Amino acid sequence: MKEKLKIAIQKSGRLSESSLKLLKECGIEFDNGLNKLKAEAFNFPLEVFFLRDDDIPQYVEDGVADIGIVGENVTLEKNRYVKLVDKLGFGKCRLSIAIPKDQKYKSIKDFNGKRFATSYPVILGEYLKRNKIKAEIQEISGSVEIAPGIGLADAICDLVSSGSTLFTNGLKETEVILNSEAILVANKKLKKEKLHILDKLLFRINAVKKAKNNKYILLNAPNNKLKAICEILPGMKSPTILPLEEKNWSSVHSVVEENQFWEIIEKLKINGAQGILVIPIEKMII
Ligand code: PRT
Ligand code: ZN
Repeated sequence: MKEKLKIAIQKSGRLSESSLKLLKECGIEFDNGLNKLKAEAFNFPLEVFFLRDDDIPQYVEDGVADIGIVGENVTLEKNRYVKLVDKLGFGKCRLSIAIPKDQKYKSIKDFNGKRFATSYPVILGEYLKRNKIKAEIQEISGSVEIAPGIGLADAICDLVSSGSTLFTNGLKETEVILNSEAILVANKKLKKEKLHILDKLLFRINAVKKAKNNKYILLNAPNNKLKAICEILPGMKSPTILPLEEKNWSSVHSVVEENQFWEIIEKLKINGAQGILVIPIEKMII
């Protein structure tokens, strides 16, 4: 039987959709019917396991799964012997300390002798130790944000993304302990054949990630402005220039990074570019 790579992804939760989407964008097709625990890809040597996120680091450490997609927060909390292969750019959040909003706050020293409620006792414990704070940690598995209101704790340590859960529960964020996102983790002792499949998968993941961070741009410009315009456009090698039917005009094609995008567009306009079109890129292989 040909070797297959086993990947664990979250069955249902905040990372599920994006994990499935990433595999799909990598051109990997499988049947992920409801209530399935396992699926085999039709066109890539991959087997997909659908699991609770908390179990993924352990399964990967034990080799039940070879790789997994899981939050950095969960990986650190579970403290398992796995390798961080890649950051995936979705599921972004932060693990923060929060206190009732009308309470005064000066510094983390304020937490000496206080009680925390959290689902992240390991990460919080290490953070407090590093900062030489002696406090009590109460581990709870859900609805952490209500703990101060019911007198269970003075402060909480929980995941925050928009901040609206904290706000509606009358809490304010005081310290960010960890910035987290979904990561790809791998078993540390993968066999050569499996590493080879992982390399193929990573090649595709990187092409998808790169494409997301870049846009394809087309514009028209009079030939006497081409030099200035080409200096603004970085491109993968250098911009492509094609003559237009209209005399002394050209069409310029290039690739622009998302984070420099608006700045570049402004400069292009100032330098005489017209009819600028911006197109998403599906895959990008350099
Ligand atoms: O069932 P299973 O155990 O698999 O899932 P789960 O319920 O334990 O986890 P799930 O699906 O809620 O989250 C999976 C992962 O998504 C987390 O481990 C994080 O890596 C990531 N993630 C990103 C988040 C958030 N953003 C997030 N906002 N996980 C949880 N939250 C919660 C947070 O705990 C709080 O209750 O959302 C609330 C805060 O959100 P805001 O927007 O109000 O600030
Ligand atoms: Zn969970």
